[in-house]
Amino acid sequence: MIPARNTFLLLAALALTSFSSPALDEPTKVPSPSSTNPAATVNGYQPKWWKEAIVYQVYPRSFKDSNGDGIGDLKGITSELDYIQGLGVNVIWLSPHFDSPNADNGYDIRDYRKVMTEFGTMSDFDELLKGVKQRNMKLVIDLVVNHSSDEHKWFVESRKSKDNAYRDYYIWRPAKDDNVPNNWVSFFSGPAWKQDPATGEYYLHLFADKQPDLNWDNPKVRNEVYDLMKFWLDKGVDGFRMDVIPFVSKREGLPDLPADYMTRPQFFYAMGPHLHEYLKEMNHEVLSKYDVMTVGEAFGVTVEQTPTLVDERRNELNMIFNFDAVRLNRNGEAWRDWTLPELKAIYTNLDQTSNVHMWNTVFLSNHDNPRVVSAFGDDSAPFRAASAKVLATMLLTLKGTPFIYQGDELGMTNYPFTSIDQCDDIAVKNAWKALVLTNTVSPDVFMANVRKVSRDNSRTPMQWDSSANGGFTTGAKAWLAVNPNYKDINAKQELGDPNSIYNYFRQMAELRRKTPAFVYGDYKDLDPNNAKVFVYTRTLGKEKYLVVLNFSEGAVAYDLPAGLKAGELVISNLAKLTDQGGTLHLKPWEARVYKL
Ligand code: TEU
Ligand code: CA
Repeated sequence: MIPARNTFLLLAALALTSFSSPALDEPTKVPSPSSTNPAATVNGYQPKWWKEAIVYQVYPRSFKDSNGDGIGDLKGITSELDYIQGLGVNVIWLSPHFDSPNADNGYDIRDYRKVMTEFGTMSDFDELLKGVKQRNMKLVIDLVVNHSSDEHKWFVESRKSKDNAYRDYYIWRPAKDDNVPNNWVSFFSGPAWKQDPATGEYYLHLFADKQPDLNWDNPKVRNEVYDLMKFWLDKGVDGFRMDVIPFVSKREGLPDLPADYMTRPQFFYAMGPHLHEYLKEMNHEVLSKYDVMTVGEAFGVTVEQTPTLVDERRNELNMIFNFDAVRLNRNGEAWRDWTLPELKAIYTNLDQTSNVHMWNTVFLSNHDNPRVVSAFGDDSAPFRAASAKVLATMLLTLKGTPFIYQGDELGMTNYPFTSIDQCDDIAVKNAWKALVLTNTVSPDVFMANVRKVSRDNSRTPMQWDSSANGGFTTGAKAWLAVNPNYKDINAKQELGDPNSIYNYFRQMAELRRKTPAFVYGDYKDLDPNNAKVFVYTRTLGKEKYLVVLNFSEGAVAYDLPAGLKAGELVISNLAKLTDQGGTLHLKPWEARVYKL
């Protein structure tokens, strides 16, 4: 067995870290102030529906199966729209629902205008959209256009010959010294190039080899993208979450990855020379013509670069996902223990690098990351519910649009994976081949890490009730195993329990919706170095709220900073007892929100 330190480094070397600021970006250029009417602003911000929204992410494969084939589908989602609305969220982000051979669960698209057969038909999509609108909610879909599937008709053509009309839709290069054209690595292990037999040339794939990267430098490709965006917008969708959008412009000449980017290639792949030009063009050609929201998955973008993508005066994107918080518990792909002051510092940094012309997002989970309660709370029986509520309180009172991943409102947990055969994700299967099958990492060490961080943790089916398969499917078998804790943790039980995580979440969501201070108010961390308690205020004019979150499994007597006294307790996840005065007697994993 190899020493633990080496294992750690090797897992780290698998790539994907989110530490800040390589010096390769262009300087932040913020244009002069716009002529917008300042009287219409709130605390300096232009009010927008997407700034006030609470977004709920649905991963269709795992949400609800309507026909017993073990795979979630659109009809299943439509049947649970009341459940989603009941939570108090008002925007749904739907992970890819397009025709796909599912090498990467729909993030490899074969036909951008067709619904994935397993998920249903276009009329099922229209029904879903209608149901969303009837409930005054909005639907945002996933735009995955850094790459397509290798089964997309463009690539089927492109690979045929060097002079095919679609050749330049993708990125082809001849071999270099009988080898790959450069040293770029794929996020799913191994080189980012694959040699194709028809012509002997290599094509670029930053993800799986079944996900060839599109060539955005070709204007025909960009126009195809704008057309498909219009196709869905004209149907009435309310915007896009844009998959790895900062990768679409590749560096001039495709230079080798410098050695120090080998473990964090996203910072080299992102923010290429034409990114801003292409986003402005997309905005001009498409987005500016609709009232929609856009959120870019900004993997590899630093906090300092963020304003260049989302400052409203630049007309590019509305918001991005910054990965500093969600990947705080990662070193490469290996778990690392994180601390509360580190998390606070990230939120402070996001706030301080921000301005009134831009807007942030707040999230700690999605379909690529472990369950929020397992990663940032404590999923052991005594603290699971309380810590899930602490996290809900935080996500819904920080500054920025909150994104909640399905099942986190129930406190669903990571899956107790013991064997690679239980896994589905291409990322983990490829890593197993690259690390375990080469005897680089022991199976036990690998599986321990899978239990902490693997993407499959969040992809196990939604737990609806205590019947077989958690009520996700009436079929014998779900596509991915249901977490064995479904008898205790499920929606039916929580809907009926006034003290459940679900019911706490809906109260918190209501509080956020009716309190402009939680949307537009200033954010201030009152005690950045406290390792157990997160204490901050949100202030809008005379309205001031104090949020106190005990992130530890011990009771804490917390002395409020001088001059502050606990006022009216608005909500707490535990007892309704109010401390008066300057010392708060917090129970383990207690959350309180006060109006000052
Ligand atoms: O993810 C982008 C991304 O680079 C990571 O989040 C990545 O999935 C992870 O680090 C791999 O371990 C987006 C999608 O969210 C993800 O599901 C897709 O697999 C990926 O792009 C390719 O489309
Ligand atoms: Ca189904």
